[in-house]
Amino acid sequence: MVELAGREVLVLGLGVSGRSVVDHCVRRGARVVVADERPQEQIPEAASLPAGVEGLFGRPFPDLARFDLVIPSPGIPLARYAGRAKRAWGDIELCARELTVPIVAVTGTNGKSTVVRLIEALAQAAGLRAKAAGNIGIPALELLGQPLDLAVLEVSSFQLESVESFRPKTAVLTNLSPDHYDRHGDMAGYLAAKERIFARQGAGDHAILNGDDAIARGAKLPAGVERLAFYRDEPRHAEARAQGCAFLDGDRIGIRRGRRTHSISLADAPYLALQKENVAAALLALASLEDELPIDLEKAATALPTFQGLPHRCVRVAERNGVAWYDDSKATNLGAAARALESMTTPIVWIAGGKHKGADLAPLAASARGRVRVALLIGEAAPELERALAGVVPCERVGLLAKAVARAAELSMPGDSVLLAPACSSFDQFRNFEDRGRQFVDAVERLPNPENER
Ligand code: UMA
Repeated sequence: MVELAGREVLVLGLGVSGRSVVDHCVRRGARVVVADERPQEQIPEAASLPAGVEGLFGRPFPDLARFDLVIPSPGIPLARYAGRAKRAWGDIELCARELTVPIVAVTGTNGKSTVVRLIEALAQAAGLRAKAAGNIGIPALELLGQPLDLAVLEVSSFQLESVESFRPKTAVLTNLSPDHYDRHGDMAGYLAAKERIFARQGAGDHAILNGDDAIARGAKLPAGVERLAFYRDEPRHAEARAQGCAFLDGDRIGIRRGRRTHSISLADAPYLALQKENVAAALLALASLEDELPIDLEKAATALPTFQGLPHRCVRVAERNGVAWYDDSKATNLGAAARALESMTTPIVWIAGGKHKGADLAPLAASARGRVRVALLIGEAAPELERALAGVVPCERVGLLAKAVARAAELSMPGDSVLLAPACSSFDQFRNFEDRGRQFVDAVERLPNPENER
């Protein structure tokens, strides 16, 4: 339990997580000031603040040094409070200090929400009271007070900047590719933030790494942590075989840990055909807890056939005139867009662009080469994408998403796939990636075509 009673607490940012923090600190008896640089009328969470909470809106943050504890929202970079606040803990730190059940924490550039939802579903099917929260959009503090056997937290690199004693029983790093360089500077800075998920682990804890990802598998682990890894193919080298692992084996996932082995079928789970690595990571996370919790992996796997996945992640949203349309609006970075392009087995009409997040776009050309019939470029990043793809695929700058959809309908041929995988964030033209995905689906549904079917 954290002693917040009577403490002066400053909450920075009043979005989804800031609001949950305010409510939590008030419940714990702290004296709470919340500051947000946006004007009050633009902040829905400012309505009906608890009595006694002082709100400072539409102006610079106050002097941080006069508060016992500063609680930054994930969107506030470390440089804005490091060295100025006496103590700074984010909501993940606050939550973990009070949770009394094991925590599985998942980070990585791509796939982390799907892995978190899979772990939650698998654990529930195994009979555990498991709940997911964190970066998936449900503030971590909402887990407190719920009857739980297992907490499953998605933690972003932003959230990991503001943890101190956070020690998940199992920590998963799904993969790493360039992202959020506007915040972390470069891969070294981004990796350093991600490695904080392991930093406080020790003997008896488990780390799960992507064995095929050169950067992720090199993440620094403290002494005594059990190192487990998942692979696309059964690992042949002795070190990997000696460690616990999960690997894809046709339409099955093999799992090996100590003397225990499992082979889980995905034959009845067609939705997960493009998500097998995520399933391997999730199953391995459950397997890592077999000594701490009563987990029957075969029973857990009964969740797989009905697992629906998450919207805007490479979802087939329409089929018209022999062309399949895919919404991967969540592909907001290079790695995710490359993965989507590489997973397609048909020629692609590719819709990309949006707000560029700073990484070098040139590697996308290799994933597009030989796969993309034409790239339709939208948003601020269109000129940079055009430069990156020059000489590799034909590009058209179309500006708006609705125009890209109309143009894709003209240019695609039967047997093609139209893929929205922007490789950029959405904030130049949309509220968020969900908004962009919904507008894409709406535009596809409005295309004039009597045969249009979902
Ligand atoms: N603000 C300032 N000054 C700043 C920055 C922000 O005053 O310099 C204020 C804004 O005016 C706003 C508030 O802070 O009112 C927003 O805070 P926030 O950006 O931290 O957003 P929250 O609504 O609290 O949502 C956060 C996460 N947002 C970010 O990391 C940017 C959500 O992840 C998360 O789901 C939520 O907490 C619950 O844990 C979103 C995200 O985009 C989905 N995450 C990134 C990603 O997945 O790539 C990391």
